[in-house]
This record gives sequence, C-alpha cells and structure tokens, in this order.
Amino acid sequence: MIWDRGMETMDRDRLQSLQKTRLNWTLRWARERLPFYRERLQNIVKLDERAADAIEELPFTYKSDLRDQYPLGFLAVPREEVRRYHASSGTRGKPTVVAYTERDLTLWSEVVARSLAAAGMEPGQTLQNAYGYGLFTGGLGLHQGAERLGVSVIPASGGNTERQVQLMVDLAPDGLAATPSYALYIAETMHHMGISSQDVAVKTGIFGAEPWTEGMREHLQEGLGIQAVDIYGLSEITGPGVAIECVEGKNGLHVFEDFFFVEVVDPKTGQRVAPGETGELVLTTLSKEAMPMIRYRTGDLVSANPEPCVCGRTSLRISRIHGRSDDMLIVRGVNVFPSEIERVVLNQPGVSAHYQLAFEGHPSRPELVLEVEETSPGSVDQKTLSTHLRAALGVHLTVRVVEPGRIPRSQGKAVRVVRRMVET
Ligand code: DLL
Repeated sequence: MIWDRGMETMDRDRLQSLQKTRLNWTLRWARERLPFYRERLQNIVKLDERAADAIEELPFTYKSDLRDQYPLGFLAVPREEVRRYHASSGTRGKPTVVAYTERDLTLWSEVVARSLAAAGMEPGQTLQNAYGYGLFTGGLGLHQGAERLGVSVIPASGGNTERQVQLMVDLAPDGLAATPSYALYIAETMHHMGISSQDVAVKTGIFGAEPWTEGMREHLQEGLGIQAVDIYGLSEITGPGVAIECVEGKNGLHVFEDFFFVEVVDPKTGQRVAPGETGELVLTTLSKEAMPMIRYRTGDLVSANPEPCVCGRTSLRISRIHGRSDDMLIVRGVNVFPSEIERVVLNQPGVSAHYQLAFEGHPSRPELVLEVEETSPGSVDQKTLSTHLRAALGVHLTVRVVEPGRIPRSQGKAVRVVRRMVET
C-alpha cells in the first residue's frame, strides 16, 4: 500500500522543484537561527535553478560538529518550542542530543507511516514494537508512525524475550519491528519455547538500525514465516523512516526525498559518485525546524539507484547499507566489513546465525578471531568455512567454533566486534 500516493509517486521534475523550494527554506532557516551555519554559509544567499547541483558548493556537516556543539548548539528554535529530545547511543564516543518541534514529530510520524505501509502493514493491523523505547529513536519513532497509519502498537521494547514471544502468541500482532539481530534472538527463543511460526500471526518484519545481509533476511523470513524489509534512519536526520524497502521489490530502500535530500560522495574526496557506485551517504533535511542538517556525512556506505521500482514509487533507492566507514576492520592490511563476514557465515551449513568478532592477543599485534556457533556437536566444517572466508575477504581469519548459546544474544543493536586484548 502507498500511504501518500501524491508524494511517493510524484514525477521527478515536480519533486525536484519541491526540493529546491525546501532546500532554500532550510538554508535560510539555518543561517538565520544557527551561528554555526551563519558562519559557514556566509556567502550563499539562495540556491539557483540548479539547486541540486548548487548544493555541492556547500560545506559538509560532520558528527564531530554535533559533538563540538553538544548539547544543544544546533538547536534552531527556543527551548519552549521543543516537544521531544532523543540521543544517539554514544557507542562511538560522546552522545549527540537531537530535538524535535511538534511539526518535526508530525513529519517524522508521516515518514514512518509511509514506511510501515511500504513494508506491507495496513490500517487496522497490530505491530509488536521490539525496538528499545527511550532515548533511542527506534521505539518511539516506530510507535508514533504506526499510530499515524492506524495500526495498533504493542510497545514491547527490547528485552524480556520470553514475554515478548508470549505476547506474539496471545495478541497475534501482524508485524514485528526489531533490529535483525534481536529478531533472530526472538526466533531462537520461540524455538526453545516450542512455538513455531505457525503459532504466531506475524507476516511482516520491519528490521533495521544495524547492518544485515540477504542471508540474514532469508534466515529470518524462514524462521519466523514472514516477509522482512530493511528500514533505515539516523537520529541526526530524524530517526527511523528516512528510507525503507518496499515489500514488492525488496531491492533497495526508497528515500522519502520530499523530506531528505540525498547525495552519495566519495568518502575521501567528498565528490559525488555516479549512480551504482558505492560512496558515503550525505543527507540534508528539507523541512526540519528544531535541528536542520545541511549535507550531513552519515558515515554509511551505499550506492544510489535512480531506476523506477515495481511498486510505483518514484523515489531514488539506496542499496542496503554496506557498512559504516568506521565499522571497517583492518586485518593484516586488508579492509574487511563485518557484513562481508556475515554473508559467508550464513551460507555455511551447520553454523548458527549468531557470530562475533574478537580482537585478541597483544595490542601491538592484535589478531581478529571469528567466533561461530555450531548448531549441533561437530556440525561445523571449520576448514571449508576458513577457505570460503579467505576467498571472500582476501585474508585469512582465525575461526573458533563454540557451542550453541555461547555468543551473547542481542536485544538491540548487536555488538559484532569486541576487544579482548591482553596488556602486558
Ligand atoms: O538506528 C534509527 C533507526 C531505528 C533505524 C530503528 C531503523 C530502525 P541511530 O541510533 O542514530 O538511529 O543510528 C544510526 O545506525 O547511521 C547506520 O549506521 C545504522 N543503521 C540504521 N539503520 C540501518 C540499516 C537508528 N537499515 C545508524 N542498515 C546509521 C544498516 C543501519 N545500518
């Protein structure tokens, strides 16, 4: 179902003209209200006819700028106009606080409502929301968007997984929203409780907030008996609902371009890359009042696809997030993304979908160890797994097979890489 057909299927010329108007509004708003942007955008008065090209002249905004302005240096409205605050988890350093006006919350609900509809949810259905409620944008973000769509919400939040499964049996939700790693844990818990996918009504999975692979999608679809789509977003831009796959295509995430302006740039040079080429996603908000963001460097690596989609939406699609530039691991000089490792692990028979990467040994010569779980004693063919990893990554990785249940289960964003270095 298309929630806002007018906007979501608008022809590209009209969309671009709308973007131009909104870009100019955002520029004016940011310059008038934020010393940070006033200084940076001094010489830029108005973007011309070719606004989408002219924006390339503007400087980028980095996560470090938000940190430097902590807590509220990017707040463009008086405090009394703020209706909500959220914060990033801060796993990679100082957290960043984000703020929303009432209008920002309404627009956010709108994009989440569109997202849920794209995923296959319909008014009158029920969503179990297993994203964490609190400062994280996942819980409340999905919640308000579901209500906007006319979907009833079970605000289960993350954790308490057996009760989560019981709620799925008792209240028969049609959709489950969670991180893919937590959905995996829910599926496993169902299995342990003797509950099969036939005992629950869930048909739609809305999974995101962390990287995941096609292999993981197949695994989750099979385990839970659902159709699973990928949802993307980030606190600095709004939260979940910046982009989502449609259930018809499941091939790239539609960005809601009437609210977010998309660029994909070479992370080193900052120059735009061609459609289909991988680069860093850069986003500009087009309607945000409380915290407008201009050319925000997300750190997320994607490629853009401007081709029309089977679902009828006309928006640009971005590929699944290949990973973040700062998730990249360097193993003996070779760049490796955890998601590449996941792809190999999930193709390997006898290995569970839970895995973890650990840096071990002395800090001067750390060794990266991949820990995988066997599904039953002796089920993992370690040699074949090592060979496949080497072929895919171009570097040898030590594999350690552990017994089922040994790898910590995720209840939110999975911690894929741990450090167990010995200081001597
Ligand atoms: O994770 C918002 C969200 C909540 C998205 C629920 C989807 C569902 P942050 O905590 O600010 O916001 O983290 C944002 O998470 O820059 C990506 O690196 C990563 N991320 C988010 N969605 C995906 C996804 C939320 N679908 C950061 N695939 C982003 C891969 C994702 N990574």
